Amino acid sequence: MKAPRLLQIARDDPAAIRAELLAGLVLPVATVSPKYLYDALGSRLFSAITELPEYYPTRTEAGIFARHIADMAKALAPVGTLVDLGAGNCEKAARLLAPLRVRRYVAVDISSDYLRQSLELLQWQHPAIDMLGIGLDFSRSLRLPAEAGEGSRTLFYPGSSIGNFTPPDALAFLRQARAECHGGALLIGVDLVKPAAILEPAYDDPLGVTAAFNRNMLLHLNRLAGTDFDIGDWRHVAFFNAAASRIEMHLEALRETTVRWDGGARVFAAGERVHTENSCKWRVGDFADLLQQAGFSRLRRWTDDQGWFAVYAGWAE
Ligand code: AVJ
Repeated sequence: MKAPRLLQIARDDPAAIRAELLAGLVLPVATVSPKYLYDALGSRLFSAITELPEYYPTRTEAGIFARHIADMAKALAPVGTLVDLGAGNCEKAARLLAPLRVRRYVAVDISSDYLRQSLELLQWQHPAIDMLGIGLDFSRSLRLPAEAGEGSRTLFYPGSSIGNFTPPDALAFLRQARAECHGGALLIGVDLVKPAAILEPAYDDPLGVTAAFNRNMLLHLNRLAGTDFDIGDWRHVAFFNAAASRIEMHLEALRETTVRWDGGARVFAAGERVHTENSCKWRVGDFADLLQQAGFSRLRRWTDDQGWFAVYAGWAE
């Protein structure tokens, strides 16, 4: 059996990661990039979140793909190269390979260890498809190596991960994505605005899985930045910021706490927060406008009956 190739692109060195994290912690509003939610335990907790009854995005998006795959295939197949951005367990792309008649599958993820396992299994299930894994953090800049494929590419960015970007950053990201399509297409999943009564429990579930996911970030920070956060001092806070049309996640100090690290410290007052994630919720028309501004044309959109989630295709030609 052939093993998929794996490529590791310029991983930041530990000192640079530590410096970036500490710089965020000393900002007036302490801020940490949501990518640090995903250590080994964090990735498993996120996977558990997708099983929660309150967390609708994953299953709503899966429903849209299941229902409209023939229509999507009519628009997109055959796909020469499918580039999966944030592939993780490759589960979502696996369901597209046959219907979209994918010849080459390129899985990109920040965690190349996780990717190796997922990709080996997928290669075994699809021996005829040429597969490549790329370990790359594309959150700051999306520049794919030449190995990702010469001809036109279909970029796949599901799960509403685009929601982690503020609208201006989302536009910049989509412009880079358009360039990386080499004249091909983008297939992207986007979570839509809905009542706070639906949004908020999805990010603050009664079982406390999302709270564990958020608070686990502090354990990850302790390892990466050498901080001494005590998770017992911090509680999970998530709410819909309607003015900014986004769910915000924060960690809030339950009491005054001093967090120390080699060369520094910060005192957090009781109630003071660390901002850990934004998850933007779009209106269907606004996201279509954004795709157009980024240079995509011939837009297609598929949604669920409740209008909770949308999958768009756009062409870069
Ligand atoms: C993976 C960024 C799409 O915003 O819904 C889930 C992450 N955070 N619960 C999202 C997340 C809290 C998720 N994304």
